[in-house]
Amino acid sequence: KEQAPSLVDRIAARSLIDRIRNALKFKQQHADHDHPVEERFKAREQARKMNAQIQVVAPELEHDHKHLNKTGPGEMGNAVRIKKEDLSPEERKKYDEGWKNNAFNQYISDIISVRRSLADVRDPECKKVEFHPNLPDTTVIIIFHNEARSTLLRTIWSVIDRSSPKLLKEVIIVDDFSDREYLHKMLEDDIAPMKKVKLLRTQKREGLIRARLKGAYAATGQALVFLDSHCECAEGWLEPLLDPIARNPKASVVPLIEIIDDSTFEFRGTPIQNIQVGGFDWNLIFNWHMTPAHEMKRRKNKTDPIRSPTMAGGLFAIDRAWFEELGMYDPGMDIWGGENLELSFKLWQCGGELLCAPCSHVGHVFRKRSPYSWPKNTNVIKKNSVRLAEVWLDDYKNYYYERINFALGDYGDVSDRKQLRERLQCKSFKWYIDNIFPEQFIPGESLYYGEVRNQGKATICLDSQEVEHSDKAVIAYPCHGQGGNQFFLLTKIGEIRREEKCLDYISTKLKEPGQVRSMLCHSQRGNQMWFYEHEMIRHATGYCMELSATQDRDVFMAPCNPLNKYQRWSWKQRINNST
Ligand code: LR7
Ligand code: MN
Repeated sequence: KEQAPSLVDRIAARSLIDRIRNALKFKQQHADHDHPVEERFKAREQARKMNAQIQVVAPELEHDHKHLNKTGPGEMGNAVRIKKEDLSPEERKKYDEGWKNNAFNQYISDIISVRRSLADVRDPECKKVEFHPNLPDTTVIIIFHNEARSTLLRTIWSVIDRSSPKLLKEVIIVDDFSDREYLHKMLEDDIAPMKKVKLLRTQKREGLIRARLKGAYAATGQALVFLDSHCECAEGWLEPLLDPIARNPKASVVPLIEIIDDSTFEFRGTPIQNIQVGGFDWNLIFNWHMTPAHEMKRRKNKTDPIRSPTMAGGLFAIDRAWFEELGMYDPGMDIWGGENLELSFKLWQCGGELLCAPCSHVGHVFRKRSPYSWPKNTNVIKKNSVRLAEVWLDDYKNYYYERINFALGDYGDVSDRKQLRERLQCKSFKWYIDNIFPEQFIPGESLYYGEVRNQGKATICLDSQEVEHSDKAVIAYPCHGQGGNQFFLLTKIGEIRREEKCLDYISTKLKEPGQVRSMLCHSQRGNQMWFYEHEMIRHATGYCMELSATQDRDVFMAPCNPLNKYQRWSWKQRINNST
């Protein structure tokens, strides 16, 4: 294949190898039914070797690759489904372990080519956009801790195969002290034939923040692009991320993050008009929300970048010098969390901007839980969030602190980070809220806040349990004084609010009053309108919230009765209603 004289021949060779590989993979998958153990192992080994060979010669063909019309499993971003019941007991075990170790379906990921094709999901308008003639060259930084081999390689290949070589200076992958065997020798073999790919390793488990810092210090590109280790970049993904930076080096740009299904690895495109921007709640957790109307109006074309108050964190481009000037990340943050909001806030507060590029599509495997180990006996997310709040939030930090009951814990020293903010003469958080995120809900404007304690049983509080398969929005639970699930706000317009969710009640008008539900707040009053008077929580329909006298966990709506102490609740009033 290497020696094939013409492009056409090389493509043919490539496609042949691909077909063989897919055949082998299927063989590997189905072998269990009709082959003895030895043969199965042989088939698997053969498939592995074949993969390695393909990768050895592949760099030659980097840009032929995408022209191939491939038909293997998962090609074009299609879903791969297998029936677990059809697998042999041995394979079934592998299947289960794949889920257990990764919190996604590794078994399926392993079946799919690490260089699979994706459909071009861009809006047709995107192909007409003219980019700035001097786009910065780029270092792509991919960090990982115990990532599955197939998802990691697919991330790297998607960068190599679908970035213009002119723009891609290098790919730095940083192993954050993985202890999975294959991430050592085998990974080195895997990446050896990849031009431009450099592997770094941390000396101990650093967490994603310091792992990214390590990558950033080694980078030589003008721009940096960070990716998680289970991503797939789609056609034309890079230019729209770099274009705003070429125009304003203080812009940081995120792609439209597509969902790669954690079970089937389907990569589906999002229509450009459904693009969402980033926000956060006062637990300092990132969330998505609709692009506000004023922003839709500001933009001239649907392909124009959208201003976003925050970024999700894993996937973004930034000018390297600007990232350095901004003090990169806070190296005092551990493992996971907080760094995304820290960077978002300081970008805006310190004279930069954060944009979402609607023409850049990058997939990410969203997981329902974290598969890797976390430090015991310390709450790293809280530590990171307190560091971020101390430095960037001014008095608004108290909204977060209320939610953790002012138990800040040991968050280390942040004086360096405060100096950084001084030095850069960054604007206030109030400026950020007023100008960049005016839609944000401000708890200080609410009437009551905190835990809601029953008077019939003084040790019991309202609790928004997060129990799956339960449509009950609130239960009762022993008061724990930690805020969290027992932190409720009564807003000016009568919502009982928990961050973006509001208690919502539909009276069934039968003798059984209906359930209280938790719904996205709609600020239309209606079913989300409550009154707190005479220590009773009354809904617009006239029913009152009552704790069961016999079932400690049960809260229900009932006809109001001021004499019933199970309908009386203590809730703290806000003294100062202005921020
Ligand atoms: O100790 C660690 N060391 C690491 O190197 C822990 C993690 N990591 C690596 C890990 O292998 C992965 O590549 O760090 C990356 C992110 O970890 P994930 O995939 O467990 O995180 P996530 O996708 O659940 O989390 C999102 O929020 C994080 C907050 O700290 C990071 O900013 C992630 O990059 C971010 N991911 C995205 O933004 C993708 C879009 C998801 C959303 C919303
Ligand atoms: Mn991730």
